[in-house]
Amino acid sequence: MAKYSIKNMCLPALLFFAAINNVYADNGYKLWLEYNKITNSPLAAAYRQQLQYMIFPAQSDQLKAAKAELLTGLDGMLALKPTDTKNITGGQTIIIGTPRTLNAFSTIVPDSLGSEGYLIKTALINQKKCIVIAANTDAGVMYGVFNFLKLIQTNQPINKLDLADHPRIMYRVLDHWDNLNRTIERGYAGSSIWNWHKLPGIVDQRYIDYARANASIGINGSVVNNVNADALILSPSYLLKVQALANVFRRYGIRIYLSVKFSSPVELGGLKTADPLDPAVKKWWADKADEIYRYIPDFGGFLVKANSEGQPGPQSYGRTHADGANMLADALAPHHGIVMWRAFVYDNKVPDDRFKQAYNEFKPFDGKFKDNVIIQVKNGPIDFQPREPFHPLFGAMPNTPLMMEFQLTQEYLGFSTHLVYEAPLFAECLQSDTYTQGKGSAVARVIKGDFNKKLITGMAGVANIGTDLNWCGHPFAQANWYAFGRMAWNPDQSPAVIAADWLKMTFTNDAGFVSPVKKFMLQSRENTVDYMTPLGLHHIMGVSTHYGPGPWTDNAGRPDWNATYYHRADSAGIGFDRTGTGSNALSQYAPEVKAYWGNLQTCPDEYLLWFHHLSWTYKMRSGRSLWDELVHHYYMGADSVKQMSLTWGKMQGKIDAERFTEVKQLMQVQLNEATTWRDACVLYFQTFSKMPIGAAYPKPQYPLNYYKSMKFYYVPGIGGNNYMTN
Ligand code: GCW
Repeated sequence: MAKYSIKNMCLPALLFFAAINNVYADNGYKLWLEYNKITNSPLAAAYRQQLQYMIFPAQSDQLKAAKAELLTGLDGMLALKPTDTKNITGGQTIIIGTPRTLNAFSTIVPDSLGSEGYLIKTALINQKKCIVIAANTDAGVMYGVFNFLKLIQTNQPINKLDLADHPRIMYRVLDHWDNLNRTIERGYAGSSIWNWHKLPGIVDQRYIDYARANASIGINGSVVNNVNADALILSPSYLLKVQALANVFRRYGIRIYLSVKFSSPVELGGLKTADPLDPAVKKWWADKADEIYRYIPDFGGFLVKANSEGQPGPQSYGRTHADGANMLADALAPHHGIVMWRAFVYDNKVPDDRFKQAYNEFKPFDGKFKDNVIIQVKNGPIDFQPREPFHPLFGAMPNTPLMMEFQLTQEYLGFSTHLVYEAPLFAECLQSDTYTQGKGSAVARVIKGDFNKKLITGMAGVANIGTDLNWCGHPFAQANWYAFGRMAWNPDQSPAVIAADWLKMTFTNDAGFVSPVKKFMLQSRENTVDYMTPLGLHHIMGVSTHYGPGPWTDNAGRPDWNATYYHRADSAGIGFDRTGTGSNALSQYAPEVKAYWGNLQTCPDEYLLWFHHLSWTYKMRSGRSLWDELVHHYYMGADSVKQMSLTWGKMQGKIDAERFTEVKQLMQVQLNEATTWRDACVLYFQTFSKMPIGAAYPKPQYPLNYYKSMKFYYVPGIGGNNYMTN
């Protein structure tokens, strides 16, 4: 970390520096950029020997930031400061730059690295062994430096290097659902890190560390405000604040984006309408875009939630999503900005299955959007459930760029008290075959633009970041931020590899820690599916807060917010029939996918109740009845949390006491909550099945009414005075 005067440092940064002096206390502020001292002396000596000299001319702000990072990392891990030289003089040298900063590099950087790729290579130059980090651009150098540091953080050899990498996705973006009053919609890690009141005067150290962390994993965009947007963000006084953030982010290759409210021309501009075809409205947006780019020349563009959950949009004026998106695209095009237009739309006035609505609304506009529009689609058709089938739109809009939207913040995954490593969820969706161009048309290939090279490509993650000292609330929730960055860079990366890297960089290289902890991380999402929504159940959480079980919810403001709408349990059985005899949502997929999930012989247990309504006595592959299988999964899920906490208990002494104890306590909370989920759900569903809970299982602790009457006050993530659930 670069040196900053104490005067300008915020409290968390001070605490972070305090933590350095005490190896037993680590509040997690440094994320995966711990740069812990390498205690294996022969290894450290070998690294030092190979990094004696450095040629790293750094004129630009971004190269200066990359160089500062390299020095911070080497100092932390190896107590090493390579001698800065201009020529290879002796010993072993690391040479870092672009063809612009080092003439010699003009022949060694292939065009194929693109504008963000890098190579890291061992080379013999002037008979001297060197390590070369080269790229076409400063951004590429920065990514190369972070990845070189990762090699040392994960204790890899650096004597024979030959690596090259580049991002497969262009726009790798975090979406913050942060409100201007610093509450965060669905945020479970404190308040918004953007201190709007103190901006632009105070540039918090947190902004810099946030940008560093993002750059280290390749994230190159940040949408700083909630998609349920406040028009105020586009006012001059807020644009000045946004500019201050953009100035920090720029050094780390991150562009800033804003969520905009479609009715801003009315609310902010005093116009009578926000009709996208109205000339005055078009002019208002074009002028606004010009104004924004005067503040922020590299502004990224707009994210828009329109005609969804009460937000205004083009349909409010009888226009279409394409009319709205294209109008904004025209305003941004002269400045090379993009529009990320969300497909998360559903309307309770539409009698059709909510599952089908986004497809129904967007599919007709395939190919009708301007070149700088990308449609942002949630991974699944409903809403970030513990498990969802992939969204049918991924297989249905071949002529439109589609951007993946994952949710890192754990709205439906136990908030920030449950350990849920989400990379397996991401991978499951990304590797699903859409069959859009025949077998082998994985979602990952669709969003990489494999089927249409002209497309712009993107992946967004709804951020799980707040003012908590450790940023994400749960020390292991940091892994979801980390994994998102890695998979946005390359959607085909393995969750296991990412988990191992993250554990080593965040905690320790000790295999006695990494191996068992990685194992339970990889299992953790399935555990949560088991104790919340096994066998394809979905959306049975507490109404509005989405905290805790609420399968009995049947009186929410609108039918498609009721749990009963989704599970459809009755005395005959359970599940949502989405085959031809039901809502026929399956017809939105390619015939192969429709047949696979639609046929009970092939539909995996994991997706069963997403697509089928089955009797309680239906015979499962295991030989159990559906009822027994459901009970089995609920008990297995809660039990696996117990197993996980037993494994964690054995990790004592392998890492710092502070994070060890915090995770230990969190696991106890998770175990209690998993048990509540289990007991509440089996008791509730039993009122329909009328079948017994096997004698081998411990009896639920309380009667069903106890769970139904549980109240949770001031649940985080919903803001305002909306304090109660269930
Ligand atoms: O998941 C739902 C959330 C809303 C959210 C909405 C969306 C920002 O419950 O809080 O609003 O999705 O994605 O727009």
